[in-house]
Formats: sequence, structure tokens, C-alpha cells
Amino acid sequence: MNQLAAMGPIVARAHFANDLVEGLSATPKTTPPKWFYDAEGSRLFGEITRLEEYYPTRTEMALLKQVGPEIAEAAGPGRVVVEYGSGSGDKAALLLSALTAPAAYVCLEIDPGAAQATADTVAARFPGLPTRGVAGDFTHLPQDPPALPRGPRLGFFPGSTLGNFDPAEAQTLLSDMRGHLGAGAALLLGADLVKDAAVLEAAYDDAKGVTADFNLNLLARANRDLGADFDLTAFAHEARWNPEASRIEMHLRSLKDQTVHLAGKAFAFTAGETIHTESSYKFTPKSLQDLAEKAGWKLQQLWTDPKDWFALAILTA
Ligand code: AVJ
Repeated sequence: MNQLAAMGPIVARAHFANDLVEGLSATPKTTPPKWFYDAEGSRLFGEITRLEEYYPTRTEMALLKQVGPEIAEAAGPGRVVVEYGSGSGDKAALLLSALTAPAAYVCLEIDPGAAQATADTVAARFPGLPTRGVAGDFTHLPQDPPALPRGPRLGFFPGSTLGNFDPAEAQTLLSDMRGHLGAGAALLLGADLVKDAAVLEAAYDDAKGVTADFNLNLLARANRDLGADFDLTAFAHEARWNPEASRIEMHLRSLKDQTVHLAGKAFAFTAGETIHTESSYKFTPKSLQDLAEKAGWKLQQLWTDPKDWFALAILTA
């Protein structure tokens, strides 16, 4: 936990610069989605979750509410809840209200400040529950049991954030979480399911253009935080369903030949070239179970909403 707790804004900025330089030097160009979430990106994501077209958040929340008692039954009492990523605290609050005598709440979140804010929100709603926000990147989890409050742990990884990772990375992540959570661990996982391509594409290309702003904010952030010179009017948002890979891809397409400067380097774009900024993999109950099992977990129970659009799964170590 120490190296996680030590990650402040300056280290995060250097990490952001390195990731961008590496990704923009690659062919095809790509950038990691975790850098979407500065204050503005988190605000835009919050707006996305309330869009008509963006069904995942409300579907998962309704499902969580509905099957809360069954989740509590499966998890058992006295769990230390460890959320990977922070979010608004709304899902954590639903889970904590459903569980029997939760022992503590911890969230790990890359944005310093957001971690504390979520822990504070949860603390205000659950007086007497120990809470802690830890600034850190959950894709670099320490593998020795971390200094969390005592008690059996329940990892919480909602929102289909797992879908941001390629299958091999997702397997590593789930397996690292198993090590991080320790003996007797369980993990409650939210996963978006494969569905009609039109529904998927609309969810990532909304009519109001909020998702476009969210995507472009990555470039705006690079300008703000790293002194890059992206021209935001010279890139366009794109979302496409890739059925072979079972994923939505978000891209930023360069509208002309141009050169962008960042961290003392120049990056050339040809007209039409894209930066692949996000993948959002979609699962089937079967593909989710296979992935969990490859990562050394057992699928204890899986629930879906009435339309079979979203799944919650509880895994045990
Ligand atoms: C937070 C990764 C689950 O993939 O649906 C929403 C992010 N990107 N709209 C998703 C996102 C564009 C979201 N996750």
C-alpha cells in the first residue's frame, strides 16, 4: 500500500506524460483510458452515466438494488469492502446498505483527491463505518497482503471497468486482485453484456455529444497538464462496435495532416489516422466465467437484469 499511498499529483503527471509518449509513438496510436478521469473527465463521465443512451449505470444500480439481499447472503457478514476505482460512492452505498455488518470501506483510485472525496461521501452516509481513500493505480497492485483493515475482504469492481482491459490484461488484473484481497476473499464484479450493436454504439456516441467531449478531454488534459498543443477542433470522436473482438472502440480521428508537440517530442498525424483511446469489452455470462476461472476465481453466482444487458457476478477465491 505504501507505494500506492505515495502517489501524488507530480508523480501522476509524469506517469501520464510517459503513457502518452509511449502510446503516441506506437502504431497504431493508442492511449490508456485511465487518464480520462481528471476533475473535468470525472464530471463528464458523471454526465454520461445520466444520459438516456448510456444504460450501464442505471441498469447495474437497479440490479444491485434488486439482488442486494442475495449478494449479502453470498458474501456473508463482516466484510471489508475494497472498491477498485472510486466513482460517485452511489454504488458503494447500495452495496454497503445491502451487506450484513460491513467492517470497513476502502477505495483505491488513481486521481488523488477523488479517492478521499469518495471515502468522505461514504463516511457521511454510514456513520461509524471506518472508511479510507487510497490514491493509487489498481493496475499495479502490491501482491503482498496490504495494510487494509482486518477482516475477510470483498473486492468491488463495478461499472464494467474490467471491460477497459484486453483479455490477457483483464485476467492478470483479476488474478492480482485475488492476491491483493487475500485469503477468504470474494469479488463482486459488474460486467456489461453483448447486445444489439445499435444500442452499444448509441451508448458511446450520444446525441448531446457528451461522450465526444469526454473523449476529447483527454487531449484537453494533455494541453492543460503537460503543455501539449493538441488542436481540439482538428480531432473527431468516433465509437464503433468491433464484433470480432467483442468490444466497443473509441477513437479520436485526426481531421488533417498535423503535428502535435508533447513533452519535447513531435507526433505526426496523417489525415484520417486515429488514436485508439478506449476499448470497452462486452461479455457473455460464459465468457465472464471463463475469464474469472482463468484468473483463479470460482464463479459463485451471477445475476442479470430482465433484458440481460448487464451482469453482476460474485467470485470466490
Ligand atoms: C467506466 C470504463 C465502464 O466503458 O462504458 C463511458 C467508460 N467511456 N463512455 C465504459 C466510458 C465512454 C466506461 N467505463
